[in-house]
Amino acid sequence: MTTSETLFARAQGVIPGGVNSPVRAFRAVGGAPLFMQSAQGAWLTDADGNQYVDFINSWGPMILGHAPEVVLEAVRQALPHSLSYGAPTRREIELAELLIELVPSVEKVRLVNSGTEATMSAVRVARGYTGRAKILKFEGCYHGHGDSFLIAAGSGALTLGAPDSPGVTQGVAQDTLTVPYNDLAAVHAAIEANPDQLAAIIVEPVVGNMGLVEPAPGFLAGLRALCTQHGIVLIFDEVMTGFRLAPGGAQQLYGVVPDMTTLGKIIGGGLPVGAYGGRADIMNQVAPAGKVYQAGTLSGNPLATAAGLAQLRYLHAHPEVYEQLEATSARLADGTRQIAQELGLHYTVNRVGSMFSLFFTPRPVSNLEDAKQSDLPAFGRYFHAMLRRGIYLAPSQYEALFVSTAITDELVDKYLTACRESLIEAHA
Ligand code: HOZ
Repeated sequence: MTTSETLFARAQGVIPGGVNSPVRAFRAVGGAPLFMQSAQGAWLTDADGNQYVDFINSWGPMILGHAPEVVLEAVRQALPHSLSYGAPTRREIELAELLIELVPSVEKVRLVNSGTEATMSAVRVARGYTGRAKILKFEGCYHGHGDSFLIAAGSGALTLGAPDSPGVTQGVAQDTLTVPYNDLAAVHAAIEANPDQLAAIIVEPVVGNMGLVEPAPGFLAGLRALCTQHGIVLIFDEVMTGFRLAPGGAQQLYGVVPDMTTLGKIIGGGLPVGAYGGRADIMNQVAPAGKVYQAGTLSGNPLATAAGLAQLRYLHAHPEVYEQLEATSARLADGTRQIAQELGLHYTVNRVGSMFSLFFTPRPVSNLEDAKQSDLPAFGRYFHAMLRRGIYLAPSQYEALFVSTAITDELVDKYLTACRESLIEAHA
């Protein structure tokens, strides 16, 4: 048995399913998950000492690769001054000011500890602000594990075949409407069927949780127009896309400004952080300025703000990072598409900036129904063939890949060679 296998067996005795987040259990691809012990730059090292080129990057935040010196140094500086106060600090203001400067929709912002907290809180604020109960989300979009979002959810919920989680009460479920992504007519119909009842529409402006799916031309602008017309709060969940697709996130890339934005792990440089922000009149509903309650001892944690500020300041000062990510990701995605075609596999590759997915279906993928046409057993074989060649992909067809600046041209070549061999192996 490998060390990872031994650890997984032990973990299953004390942790549900042996993991602290379901996708990590490899159930969508079979086999036992790898337990990691360290990472540097593009490379992950597992508990057996095997090395892999990382295309997950902690599901987004490690834009500069693992353990970048600029972030580590900021954490080192912060470390001796204690790990938590439960009282305000200067860096929280500095991080808030930077978020406001960079993210177009954010006029005021509240720091929390995860993307899940951010989305749960944003919806509560939207409900408090509008005095309405219902929200609308899109099938296959994932907004963390808050009750309201585990209806037709993507990511691990989809992988495990339980997009509607037990434990979510009927009352909560009936306040969440779902329609297909990229379907403005369905959004319109849902609004008409629930007049003056929708508090918020929440959307991943670029979806990362059913694989990578981009918004159709006019979709985001259409949502903006409908929300404005009907007094609905438009929330962009940019937990994965914020600071990754552009300094101001997908809203900057597509030129559509929502009323509220949720952010996550990226603004902590990998440490546990989230944030929700938006129009000042909406955010002023949040306690203690307003009556919508939300709180947390670890919110604005001094180490997380140190790491986050260091990474965001670096990105702000080095816009060439985005050009580098674009060039590297284009080589990876275009190369993948070309290899598949040369092998007679007319598979779909979706990419936006440094996020991409290879769908094991020839059908264009613009919503969950399309994504579900993928050949999942073939994907599983491909995943393991890549792993054997030292390439660590997301262990599910319904997840995106994330590229870091640590991916060199040589590593792109390594990936493409592995991709060709693995596609052949998966279809042998
Ligand atoms: N829900 C995350 C992917 N969309 C996975 C989180 C994790 O396992 O770390």
